[in-house]
Order: sequence, then C-alpha cells, then structure tokens
Amino acid sequence: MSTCYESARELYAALGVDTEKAMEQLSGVKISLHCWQGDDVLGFENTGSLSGGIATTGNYPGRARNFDELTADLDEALKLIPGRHKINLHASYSVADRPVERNSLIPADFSAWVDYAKDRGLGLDFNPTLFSHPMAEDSLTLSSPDPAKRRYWIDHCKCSRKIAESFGKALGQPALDNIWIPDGYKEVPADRLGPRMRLKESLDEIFSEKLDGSVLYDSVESKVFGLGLEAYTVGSHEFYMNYAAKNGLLCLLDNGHYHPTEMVSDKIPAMLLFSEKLALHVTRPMRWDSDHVVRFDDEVREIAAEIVRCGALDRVFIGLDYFDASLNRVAAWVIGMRNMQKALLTALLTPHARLKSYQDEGDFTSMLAMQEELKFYPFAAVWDEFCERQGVPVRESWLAEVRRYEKDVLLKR
Ligand code: RNT
Ligand code: ZN
Repeated sequence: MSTCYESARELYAALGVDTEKAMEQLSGVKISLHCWQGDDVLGFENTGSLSGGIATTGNYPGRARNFDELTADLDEALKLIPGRHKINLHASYSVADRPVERNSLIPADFSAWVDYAKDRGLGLDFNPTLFSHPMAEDSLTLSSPDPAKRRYWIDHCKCSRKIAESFGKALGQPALDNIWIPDGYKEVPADRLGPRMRLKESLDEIFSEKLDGSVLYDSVESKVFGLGLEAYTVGSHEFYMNYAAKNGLLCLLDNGHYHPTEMVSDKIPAMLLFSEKLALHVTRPMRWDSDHVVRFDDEVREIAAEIVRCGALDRVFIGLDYFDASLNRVAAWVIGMRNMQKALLTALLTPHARLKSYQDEGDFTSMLAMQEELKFYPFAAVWDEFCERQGVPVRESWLAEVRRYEKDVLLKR
C-alpha cells in the first residue's frame, strides 16, 4: 500500500467516505466496450464504407481487418483496463462460415465471439446493424415507405434479439440488444407522422416475440440528427422515450444525441423514476455528435455522479460509443474505459449525503464550497491503488505497452 494511498484514505475517511468500499464497488461495475472503435465501424462483411449518417475520420495505421485481429487488439486493451467487462458487438461482426444475409443471421454465426468471451469471463451485448448496407442506401430502414425494405430490417432485428438472448444464456449474464436506426431526412419533410407510424409498427412486430427476459434486455436509442439527415430524425427522443415506457423496454441515452446544452446527466434521475433499468452510450460530442474518445470531463463525471447518487449502479447499462480513426485504436479504448472508471470512482468517493443535506437545508454556500474543494481531493491516489491491486499498469505506464504492440503488431498489418 503506497503512502499516497494511505494519506488519501485518511482524508476521505474524515469526510465519512470509505475508499476501500469505493474500490470494491468499482471492481464490480461492468462497462460495455464497443468493438467498433477497433476497425472504424466497418465490420467483417466487406460492404465498403460506413453509412447511415455517422462517420469516422482519420487513417491511423493498424485498423483490425478481421476477427483474429480485432480480438487480439481487444485483448491488448483489456490487459490495460482494470476489471472484467463486456464487449459490445454489432451484427456486422458475424464470423459465419457461410455467406451471411443480415435478415437470416443465427446465433451460430457468433459462436466464435461466445467462445472468445467465455474464455475470458466477459459478457457480450449486441446491436442489429441497420446501416452500411445496400438495403439501407437511402438511410431508411424500419420506417421505409418500401414494405420490402421494412420487412428485411424487421427480420434482421428479430434475428438480432435471438442472438443477444443466446449470448445471455451462454455466458450466464444478461445481454443488451440495442436498436438504433439512421432513418431521417435531409430536407424538411412533408410528413413527419407517417414515418413514425411505420417505425412504431415495425417495432411492434419486432418486440411481439417474447424472449427470455432474464437474459435479454431490449433498448431503443434515439438521436437528434445525422450527417446528411439534418432536418428530421424518425426515432427522436420523444418517440423512443414513449415507446420504451409503453412497452417495458429500456431507453438508451447516447450523450452525443441531444442538443449541445441538453445534458444526459440531468435525464438520468428523471428516467430512473419511471423505469427499472436504463442504458447509456457514453461518448464525447464536440459541437455535434462527433464521437470523440471519452475524456474525464465535466459531463462524464456528472453522468457517473448521477448513477452513483441514485444508487443505480445495478440499474444502468453503461456502454461506450465513439470511433476515432485518427489515433491508435487500442489506446482509444484504454483511454475511454479508464476515464469512465475514473469518473465512477470519483463519484464513489463523494460524500453525497452531506452535499444533499446542504442542498435541503438551503446552505448553498457550503454546497458550492465543498463541491469545489472535493475536486482537489486525492482521488488519483485511490485510482493508482485500484490499478495496482487489479494488476494493470498504474498511471500512463500503459502507453509504453500500447506503443510496443503498435510496433510489433499494428504497424505490420
Ligand atoms: C449512432 C449511434 C449508434 C452507433 C453505433 C455504431 O449515432 O450512436 O449507437 O454509434 O451503433
Ligand atoms: Zn450510440
């Protein structure tokens, strides 16, 4: 035990905060690591470029091109991240030994991923992929006016739920199946209701099949706009918030999918009052839904603080969602995951009851003073101790290992 940690423990103890308990709680939090940062969201189907109003920029060398490369890169990242987590897959990452059509995918097409996760004690989450595909060229899928396209994507979403359910069963921990669609229009539409009616009908059919709710959670993810789809998004926040509430599904809040001054942290307690579970995509929007690597910034810390002070660590599915092709992709995973964990740890080291009572007593002076003083409490010493105990590199020493891997593996691709 370092002397830094010992003195930090005493300082926190004086506030009534137990650093041992905070580390213990943090070690139990699983974060879903999005596989798609590893290959710029391209997947294994060779469909070419990314579409659906999302984009990656940059051409940093070493992108993973297949299952072996992507899993090797994930292993490298996981070595440097404390705790045991989940991997978030998209349907476009199937490892089938036959030509796959997305509307007929089966659990066996992902058995390599299940074996991978089982070997390492990881969980898996899943997402149907309703973009980067000829049937989604116009960025209209579940709301398309073309019944053949709707049928194709409904069937894809139905298969996807079964695949996620199979993950939950095989790995003995629930899997989240999250539906996000790009559907929207570049120009101000002449009909806003029709597409939403079609989306609602498609979802009704997708969710009409009752699967095993003890291993499968379904979520729906809204958005405010996409690239080239600036005027209208079919699956807006109001649409999905109501749809999820009425149908007992989870709402997935992606903090890049709201107006720039609208905060997901503020939505968390409101959502948790009305639903048992909630899902998040933690990202970093810069001016727009730019999907930058998650930093230890004010909003990520506030999101973590809300989860912790609502006592909701077991009610929120925390996933990351960003894709930056201008950086070492393994480092991008490590930075984002460690930042999310640092934010959670900081939240766990906060004397929330004391701050709340200042608020309730109307003592806003003490509340503000303490909130600011707490920013300079030695949470870094607790983080270092946590990394040490978890057997992962302390502070920036992980970067040298990523550089070694880059030289030995990534640059040889
Ligand atoms: C897009 C959504 C969605 C995707 C991933 C790849 O704006 O955030 O979650 O980023 O499914
Ligand atoms: Zn997202």
